[in-house]
Amino acid sequence: MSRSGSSYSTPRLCVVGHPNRGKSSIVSTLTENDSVRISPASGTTRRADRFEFSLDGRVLLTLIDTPGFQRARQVQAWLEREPVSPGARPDRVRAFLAEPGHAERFPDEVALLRPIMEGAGILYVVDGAQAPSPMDEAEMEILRWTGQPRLAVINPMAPQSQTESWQRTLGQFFQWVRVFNPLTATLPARQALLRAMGELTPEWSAPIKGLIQGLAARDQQRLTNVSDALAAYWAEQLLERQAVQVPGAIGRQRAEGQLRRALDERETDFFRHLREAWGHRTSELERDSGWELDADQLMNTETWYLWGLKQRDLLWVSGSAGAATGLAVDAGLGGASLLTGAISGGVIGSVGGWLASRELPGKRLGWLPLARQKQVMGPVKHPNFPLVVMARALTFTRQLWLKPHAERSAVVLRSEAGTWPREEQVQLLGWAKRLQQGRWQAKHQDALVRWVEHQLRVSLDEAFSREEKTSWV
Ligand SMILES: Nc1nc2c(ncn2[C@@H]2O[C@H](COP(=O)(O)OP(=O)(O)OP(=O)(O)O)[C@@H](O)[C@H]2O)c(=O)[nH]1
Ligand SMILES: [Mg+2]
Repeated sequence: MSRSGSSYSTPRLCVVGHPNRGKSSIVSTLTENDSVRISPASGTTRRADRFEFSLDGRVLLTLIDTPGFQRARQVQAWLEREPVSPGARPDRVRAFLAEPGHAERFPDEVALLRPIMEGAGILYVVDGAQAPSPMDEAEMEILRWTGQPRLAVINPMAPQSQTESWQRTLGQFFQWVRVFNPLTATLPARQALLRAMGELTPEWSAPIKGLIQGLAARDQQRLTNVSDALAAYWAEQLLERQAVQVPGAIGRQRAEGQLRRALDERETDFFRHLREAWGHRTSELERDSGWELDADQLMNTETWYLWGLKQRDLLWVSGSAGAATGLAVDAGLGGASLLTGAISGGVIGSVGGWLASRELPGKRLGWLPLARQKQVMGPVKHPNFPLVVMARALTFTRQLWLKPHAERSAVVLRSEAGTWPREEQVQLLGWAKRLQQGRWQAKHQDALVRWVEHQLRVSLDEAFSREEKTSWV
């Protein structure tokens, strides 16, 4: 076995470059690990750190995050101090590492060159927004001296692009040059970069091919699993009920509060479950709106447009789905204020009547006498609710799925879904009605899961092809 990187069947690359060029970001995204330290401050990574990427318990790629070069020109000067034939250059780099005092004088260079000379390949990162400088040239020359397999990545850190001039420069020092943005890269971009890695040395070709296929298979499995979980989550939200023993308005208020909390918690739990399953330990879910269950909000036409559902659509959809008609109050409700009525759904069962009259439902309904002590809230029957629950869940699932691990900001739930055609909305409302009426069967569950899977597949494919057209070709 040679001492070179090609002796390792699991590809192992050292990620190197100038400080603050997104080296750790690339490590984080490629290894799907959001514990890799990233910050706007230069010099964040102080020592070489290994990060492994595994699938099904097998390590398929090892990346070594390193500090940036600090004194590249001095190192280059040392290397070139005496005449060295091209074949002897790697030994000269080893001599640099062995030289007493260099670990103290050049700590960053020693930290990044040591794993390379122990056999790792090189992934050199440059900022595509800044033109190449003589300092970069010294770094590239040192890396060429190591004789290890080398790939360069242009990270487009700002819109102004120096990509072409980088391509020309890097092409002289590296076997492959690729553009890769660790803050936006989704699966196809990662696979494209991995393909280039697989061509650096023949020994890596088969393992990298396996890794690329493994990622595709993992994504397919992920789609199956998450569709199942999402459908179950939706059904649970639609069946959520909360009861309290306290009579009167206080009881109603309490039950209503419990219902809201239960809905919020289940949404948060579902998000957290995905987050943990997909290795995003730090990203939170930021919601910019609640469940739109308040009577006030229901009367505010703006909320009808939340998720793109127009008032007309809502009316039509709810009519077609055969939403409850009449103004009957849910049997479980002892008494109904305007608010509890809105939540229980009975009051707005006839969306037609309500929207058409543009009146507060409570005005016509009046204040019902208290019939029972026990107050039950839910399930929520407002016709918007099944659509909103589904749209929100699909939205954050998609956002989290597409989120590279170097991108640490919160997932912000914005009003962006609801582009479903009417037939699809009717379909969802039809399922909601079956569920709430206890007419739910396995075949409905299967159909719902397939529907969710289709929605996710289409939106992910859209995002993938958008990226293919922009950031990495
Ligand atoms: N806009 C933009 N910012 C980026 C990109 N890549 C990385 N960054 C940001 O640049 C900063 C530095 O990123 P790091 O990944 O910590 O860079 P590094 O090269 O590891 O830095 P050191 O460890 O200090 O050498 C962070 O704030 C990143 O979020 C990019 O493609 N675009
Ligand atoms: Mg770093």
